[in-house]
Amino acid sequence: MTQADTSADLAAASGAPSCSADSTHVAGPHAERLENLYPATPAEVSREDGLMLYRDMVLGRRFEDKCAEMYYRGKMFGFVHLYNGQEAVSTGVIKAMKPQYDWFCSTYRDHVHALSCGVPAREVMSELFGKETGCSKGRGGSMHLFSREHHLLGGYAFIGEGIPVALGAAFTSRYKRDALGDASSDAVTAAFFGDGTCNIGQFYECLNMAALWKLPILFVVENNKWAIGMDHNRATSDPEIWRKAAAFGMAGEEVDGMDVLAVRAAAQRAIDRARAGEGPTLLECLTYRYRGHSLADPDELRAAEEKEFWAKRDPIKRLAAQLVSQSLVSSDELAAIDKEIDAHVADCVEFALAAPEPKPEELTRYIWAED
Ligand SMILES: Cc1ncc(C[n+]2csc(CCOP(=O)(O)OP(=O)(O)O)c2C)c(N)n1
Ligand SMILES: [Mg+2]
Repeated sequence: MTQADTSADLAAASGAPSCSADSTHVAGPHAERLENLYPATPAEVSREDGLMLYRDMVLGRRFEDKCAEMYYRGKMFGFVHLYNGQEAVSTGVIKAMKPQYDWFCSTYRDHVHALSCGVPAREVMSELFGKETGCSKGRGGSMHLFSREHHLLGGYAFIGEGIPVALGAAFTSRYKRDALGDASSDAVTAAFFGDGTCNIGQFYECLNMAALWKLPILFVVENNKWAIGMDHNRATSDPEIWRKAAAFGMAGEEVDGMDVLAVRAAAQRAIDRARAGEGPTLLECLTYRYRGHSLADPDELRAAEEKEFWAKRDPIKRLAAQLVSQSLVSSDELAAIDKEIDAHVADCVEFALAAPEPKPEELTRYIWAED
């Protein structure tokens, strides 16, 4: 099967019109790279895994659609950065890792990472409403989700701030094994960050140290083509970020970030290398955010054709189409899952709205670690 055949087949399977060379051209070099990445055959998946991945992506999508609704109804405040469109990256990487064992580090676009890590959706929603029941006890808000229990090392408002933190977690894993003699210490860390973040110093410094010490870390670049209003292709010396790995002698890979199975397979290769002591990987996932940079962004800069190109490659519809076409699930089953998740998200909102605010007299609590 040729690449072109596959691309058309997948589009047909998802019910989307196939993408002509013209529309790829209009959508630009980022889209062209994605088109060249289609695998000859879709990756295989079991029914059980397929449903697990589907559930996780739908939870991320519906949860965030609800956030947008709450924000525009004036119920949620502050900066809120949504992840719609990028779900295959969070699900594909995190679900390939070991929950509550491996480590995860996010950015300000962190809600879906937290959900994939297993932080209860009620706690994530509560945090967005600044409630005591939030995963950061209502002190963090949207950009500062944290969960010790689920090994989520935090969301960070400053770009690149999480990368050295993730590096520290990876170093700990290696230090326990090599210096403290704990042969079983093989936890892997995933650091998520965007394309724009790859133009700042911390990125390069951390790649250098990770390669030098062969640390068990995945640098997961969520290349959604935009850094607020800056087009990636105008802002960086070589837009193919994964190639920068070569300068440090580490593994680098690019993957279709709209294909959860492709992301999962690439992540698995990187995780295997990391656990085997073979060091870090720079994994560049080509993806797209459907909404503006934050909910305060009117999103007027990006071309309609570009948005259309990416909407046709929706990761959730794509996985659904594959599961149904391979007779692993029925459309009715998937519809029932969607409904169940909608009810769950509605329950999270009710729970969060009814939850108590942090007490003013406890304003300084949780600044330092508690027992
Ligand atoms: C150190 C620092 N400089 C500048 C900013 C302002 N800023 C917020 S988001 C952003 C763009 C980041 O783009 P990218 O890394 O591609 O992530 P995305 O928002 O696309 O997920 C910038 C420059 C910041 N938060 N931190
Ligand atoms: Mg970006």
